[in-house]
Amino acid sequence: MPRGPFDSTLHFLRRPYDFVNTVCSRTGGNMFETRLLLRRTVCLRGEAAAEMFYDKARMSRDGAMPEPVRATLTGKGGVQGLDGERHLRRKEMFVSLLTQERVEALGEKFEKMWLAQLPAWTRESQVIFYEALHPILAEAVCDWAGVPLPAEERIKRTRDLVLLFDRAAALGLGHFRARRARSRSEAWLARVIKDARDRRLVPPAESALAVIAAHRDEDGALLSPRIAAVELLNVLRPTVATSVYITLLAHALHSFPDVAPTPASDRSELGRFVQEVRRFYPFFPAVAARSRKDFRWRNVRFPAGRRFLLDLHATNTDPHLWNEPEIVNPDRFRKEDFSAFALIPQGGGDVSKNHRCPGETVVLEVMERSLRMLLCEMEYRLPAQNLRIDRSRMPALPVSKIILADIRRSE
Ligand code: MYR
Repeated sequence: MPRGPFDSTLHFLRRPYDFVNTVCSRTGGNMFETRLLLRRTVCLRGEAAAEMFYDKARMSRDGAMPEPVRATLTGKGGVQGLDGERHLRRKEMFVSLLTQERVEALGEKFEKMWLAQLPAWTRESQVIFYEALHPILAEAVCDWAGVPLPAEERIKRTRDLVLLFDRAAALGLGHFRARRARSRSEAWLARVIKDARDRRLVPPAESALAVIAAHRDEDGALLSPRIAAVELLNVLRPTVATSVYITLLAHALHSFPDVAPTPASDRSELGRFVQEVRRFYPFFPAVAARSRKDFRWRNVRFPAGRRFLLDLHATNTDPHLWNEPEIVNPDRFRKEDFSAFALIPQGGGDVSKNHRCPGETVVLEVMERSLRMLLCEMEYRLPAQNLRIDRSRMPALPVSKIILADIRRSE
């Protein structure tokens, strides 16, 4: 197996979305070994590698993500780090929260909040779109999840939810702010879980709060309030993080007008554009797993306990899988039979059985509604600004975070 640099932590942090591609093009093939945070790690890209990576007989998730990511973004003890029966039961719980009806209900709340916010935007000379989306998404998802968000707490709770995904991978102070945001958010939601269990709070039966507070693991025990808080955060945080995709959507509308939908476009056209934005732009860089036993793959023997890193963006832009991957072409999604390991911005495989993100339908719903809002419900212009996608940042964003000016409600 090709060897990459001895330790690649700095290289990865500097170019998280390009690191695996860069080394692969030097060494040839779709896999190489290096060290990340000094731990031996096999880096992978491509459809076949993704299929191998999601084989639960070979891979475990327990403790696989680096500690700084678990201490900020995902939390410890939540669904992302579970294996076997415990993972399946926990996953079932998330999937049960996200029926089509419930996903639409979240989309409706989000759209209502956006429309309610629009008059305030029209009074500003300009709005930083990425930041303006955060309170809308935070309020919509808390309301949908049955989590009370009193007016006096809105700003600080929203700020903490954003820190969890926006500063998790930052260096220095930014990362420590994300760690503190995790402690505060878990303490807040552990209290909310206890209130729901003691009936001081009665959330709707179908809400995430009610379902997570009542969930029992395979041993029949309720989740501890802290773990339940981690799982509730696994609903709130990624929903607020869709602000990244919505910002990239606005970037794509502006940057690729020849293939962008128009106010007259139908739903399937909006859907194809949304999928192409998810394929084309970098978002979640990579997922990690650990081999649970010795095994051979592609004539290489891997020992138990080795860490594996699957590059999601490199797979979404792999030229073996995608024709002209560097071109934005929503029409590629007219074809409907992509494998579950080809378009993997939020992980691959079967959502109910494996570690693929259960929130993909939420992302599609919220992005499609955002596209309709940007195309049909408001007028705006993009003043001169730096639209370069900063790929050294995780999550990647346009440097300006998209400044909108002269916002008006459409007639
Ligand atoms: C979520 O909240 O789960 C989605 C938001 C993801 C933002 C991604 C940015 C930080 C990821 C660091 C991952 C490092 C992988 C080795």
